[in-house]
Amino acid sequence: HVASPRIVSVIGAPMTYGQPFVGTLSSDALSFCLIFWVCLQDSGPALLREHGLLEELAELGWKVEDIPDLDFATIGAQAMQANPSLRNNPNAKNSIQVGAGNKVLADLVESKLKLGRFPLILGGDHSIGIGSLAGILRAKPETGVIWVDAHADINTPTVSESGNMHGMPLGIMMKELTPDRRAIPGLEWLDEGPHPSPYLSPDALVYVGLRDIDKAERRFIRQLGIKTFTMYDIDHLGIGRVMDLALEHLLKNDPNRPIHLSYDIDAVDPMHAPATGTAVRGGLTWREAHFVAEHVVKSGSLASAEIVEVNAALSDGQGASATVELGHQLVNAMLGEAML
Ligand code: Z70
Ligand code: MN
Ligand code: MN
Ligand code: MN
Repeated sequence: HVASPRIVSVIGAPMTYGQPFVGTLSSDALSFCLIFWVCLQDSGPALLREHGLLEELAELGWKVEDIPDLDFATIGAQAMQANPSLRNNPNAKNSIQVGAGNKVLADLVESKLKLGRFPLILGGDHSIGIGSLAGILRAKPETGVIWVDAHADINTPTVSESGNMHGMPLGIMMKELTPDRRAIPGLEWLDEGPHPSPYLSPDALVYVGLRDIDKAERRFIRQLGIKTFTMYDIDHLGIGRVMDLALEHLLKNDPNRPIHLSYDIDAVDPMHAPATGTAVRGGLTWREAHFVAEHVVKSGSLASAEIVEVNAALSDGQGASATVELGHQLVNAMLGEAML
């Protein structure tokens, strides 16, 4: 593997349009309190950068390229102006803003990977998985993905019970589930232009930590035969065996395959990560959460990573700082802190 100092490109992606509570705000008369809350909501990348995170990555031997946070509010507003006639689709809420922001993210991720850099994406809600995966698969179509999450995020606009797009990134990035992405307003770019974004093959995905799966998602996972390690499997086999099996699944045919780690902080037990959109009890312990990242790093295959759903607005101050601290430590783990 690469021995010379590698460059990590830190990409702040403070997306909020993929989860509830934001799409309705601009039109309604809202209190100062709520506006303040929304400000807090897209502060995930800023909070994660606190306490010297980037300096710590440099100490781990990385050359750090810090990129200014993507301005999804402006990108989203411009996209809305360009499509004034489009009504918000209840089946894919804020899809214009989600789509426009993810297009910018995809281009950035693709360009950094093509320069040989390691994209580290700080979310933001998990709808940024659309842009991350699109950019990654354009640069390295053979990439395998480990999706660490309490949720499966494999809904589609057709089956989603909530219409929230942070529950859909994998559904949208699989051909079997969304054969025509041009049908989703804002996401046409995925299948247009000189560089359409490849789909993710179901066998290029492994889930870790699932415990809150919608009915349609269950059906998709079964039908597509996606390799899945739920919390039950982690209890049964232990996290060490689970991660060995996860890596084996992705690396058995090509030991040099790049791996993308998509880490939703709600995979971790709410005891450690209360400040997130949908906290589900019975999650990963502090050590299990770290081991997941550490073991992927140790394989030498990790080529990109993202951490999402760190949402300081959704807890009290103590819960928020605990969640941010966990996110900070998990980023260190993703960048090799546990390696000697
Ligand atoms: C549910 C939905 C969700 C968080 C993903 C939940 C989705 N399956 N929630 N991440 N925090 O609405 O699709
Ligand atoms: Mn630190
Ligand atoms: Mn998620
Ligand atoms: Mn989740």
